[in-house]
Amino acid sequence: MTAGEPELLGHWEGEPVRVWEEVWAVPGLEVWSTIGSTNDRARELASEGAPAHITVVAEEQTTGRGRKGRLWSSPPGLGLWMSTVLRPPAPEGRSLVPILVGLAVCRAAESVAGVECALKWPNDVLVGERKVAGVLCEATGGAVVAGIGVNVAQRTEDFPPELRDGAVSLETVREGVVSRAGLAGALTGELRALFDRPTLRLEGRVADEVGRRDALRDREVVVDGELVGRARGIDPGGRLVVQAAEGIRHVVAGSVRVRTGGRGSLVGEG
Ligand code: BT5
Repeated sequence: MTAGEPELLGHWEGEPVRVWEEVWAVPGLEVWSTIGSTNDRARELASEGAPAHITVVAEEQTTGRGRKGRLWSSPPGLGLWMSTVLRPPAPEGRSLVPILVGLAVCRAAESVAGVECALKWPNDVLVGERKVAGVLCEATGGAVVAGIGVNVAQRTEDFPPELRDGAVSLETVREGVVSRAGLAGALTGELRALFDRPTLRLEGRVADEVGRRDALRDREVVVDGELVGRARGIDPGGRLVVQAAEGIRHVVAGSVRVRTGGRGSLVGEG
C-alpha cells in the first residue's frame, strides 16, 4: 500500500482531536494520517520538553518498529498505533516501564473490549497464545517514550502471512466492534494511574496483578536462544526470574521463547 503525505488530522473517530485531548485529559494530542513511527514523533516532542502524557496517534505507520529493528505491522485504520511521553521520576524506575505499560494495555483491553489479556515478559500482550499488542519503550533524555501497538480490527487475512499464526486482533476475539478512541482513552487513563505515583519497585497490588497475568509463569523458556529454564515470575525490579540448571537467574533484558511442549509454543521471540 502506498502511503500519502503525513498530515495532522483535525478530526479522528468522529470527533475533533481537541475533544479527545480533553476527554482523555492529556496535555497534548497529535493524530497523524500516516507517519513513519509514532515513537519518532513522540521522541521529538520529548526532546522539545513535552510534558508527561503528551500522546501521538497515527492511522498508519509506514516504518512501525519493534525491538532490535524488527518491523511492526501497522496498516491504516486497523489498530491503535500510539506513543506517549512518560517521565518516570527516577532512573531506577525505568526498567519497570515496559511491564507497567503492558499492564495498562491489558486493563484497557479488558475494560473496553472485555478481552482478557496476559503479559509476556518483557513487552508483549497476549490473548491466549497470540500477540494482540506490543510495547516499545525508548529512553530519550529524561523521558521514556512508550510506543504501544494494539491490533484492533484485523481479520486473519489482514496480517502479513508470516504473522497469521502468532497475531490476533481484539475484534476477532470479541466478535464485535471495538472503539479505538475508547481504547486509547482507557489506555491514557491507566497510564496516568500507573505512572503519576513514583513506582520504583514492583510490589503490592500491582505486583500481584502482574503475577496473575504472567503468561510465562512456570513454563519452560529459552532466553536469547541460550538460557534455558523455568520462568518463575517477575521480580520487584521488573526482571524475569528463571530457574535454570545453573541456579536462579534474574534476566534484565532479552527475548523469550516458550519451549514447545504440551501447551504448544508462544509467539516466537520478542
Ligand atoms: C514489539 O516489539 O512488540 C513492540 C511493538 C511496538 C509497536 C508500537 S506501534 C506505536 C509505536 N511506534 C512504533 O514504531 N512502534 C510502537 P518486538 O517484541 O520486537 O516484536 C516485534 C515482532 O512482533 C515482529 O518481529 C513480528 O514477529 C511481530 N509483529 C509485528 N507486527 C505485529 C502485529 N501487528 N501484531 C502481532 N505481532 C506483530
